[in-house]
Amino acid sequence: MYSNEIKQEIESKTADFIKTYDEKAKTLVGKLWRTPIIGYADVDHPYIQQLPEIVRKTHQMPKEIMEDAAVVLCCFVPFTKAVAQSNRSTDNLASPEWAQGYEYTNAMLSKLNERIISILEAHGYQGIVAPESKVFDNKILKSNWSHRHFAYASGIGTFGLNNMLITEAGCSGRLTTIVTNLNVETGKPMEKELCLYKQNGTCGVCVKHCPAGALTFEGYDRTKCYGQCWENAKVHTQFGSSYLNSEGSTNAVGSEVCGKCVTYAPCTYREI
Ligand code: B12
Ligand code: SF4
Ligand code: SF4
Repeated sequence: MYSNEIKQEIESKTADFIKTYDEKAKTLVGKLWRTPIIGYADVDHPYIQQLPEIVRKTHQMPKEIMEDAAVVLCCFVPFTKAVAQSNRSTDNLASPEWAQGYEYTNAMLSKLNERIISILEAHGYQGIVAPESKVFDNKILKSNWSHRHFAYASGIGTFGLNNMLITEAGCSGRLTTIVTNLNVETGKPMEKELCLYKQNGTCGVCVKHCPAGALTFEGYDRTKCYGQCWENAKVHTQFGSSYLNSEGSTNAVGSEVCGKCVTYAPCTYREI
């Protein structure tokens, strides 16, 4: 089978997987996800090679986890409008639906990764999820594997003023990446900015929404943002806590979420 046919198979089976999984998920708001967007980043692309300088020195390279890696498959799973709209709560905390969406999606993405890897293996290829992508150093608040930067290199979105990767489906959703030796045609960074502020200096809604003063026009303060996520984790304890620190233990007792800068804004949701 040609690699482009495998690519098509991955796309259709990923969409089916999410649809079926969603039907089983018991959520507060009904459907959680929309059709995923998949892109492929060339592991030898100069942008990827520069990640240790752009993100952090210890950022891993795809070939460190798979010697013959060819591409990084990047999958963005967009939330439905209902999930994003729910986060318009009256106080400064995230909505329970947003917290639940976060935990359910993290659990679903692990299964989705297994599904994609099994498709690759059925055709004689390999797929590996970078172990570093699942953890982050909770002192410096950075990971050694940035999904967003691979996704940017694959051409599925651009960075907004809110720091999020904005795709053709919006920025409200979650990302996963898989390193593979399946050699397929890759994308390249999008030329058109999808953030209105970056396009023409308008909007700035995400800055207005930030309850912690973490996001300003001058930049982003990850410590302030994390503080706000902790306030939420103290309250949203009913859905578990999926993120681990570099030592492999859970960071908080609840869901470390906020997301006011990615919900009910012009870049939140786009029809695809
Ligand atoms: C650590 C982490 C956090 C920390 C620190 C946040 C941060 N911005 O790094 C905390 C806990 C505070 C946090 C908060 C949130 N997070 Co978080 N977080 C991560 C994690 C684990 C690693 C991110 C990382 O290491 N970044 C490295 C630093 C250096 O990069 P950066 O801050 O993103 O900054 C870069 C970009 O802004 C970029 N950039 C900006 N403008 C431009 C322009 C151009 C042209 C280019 C090339 C680059 C560029 O360059 C900067 C420097 O590298 C990732 C998952 C993963 N493994 O990738 C999720 C992740 C980034 N988080 C995510 C989300 C959704 C959130 C929250 C909304 C929480 C929530 N779910 O309610 C908030 C949003 C905060 C914000 N506005 O950035 C999503 C983002 C999805 C998306 N559409 O982009 C991710 C990818 C998780 C996932 N699996 O989907 N998070
Ligand atoms: S809310 Fe507006 S300024 Fe902020 S990232 Fe989205 S489009 Fe850009
Ligand atoms: S996640 Fe919340 S605290 Fe962090 S930048 Fe966005 S709005 Fe501000």
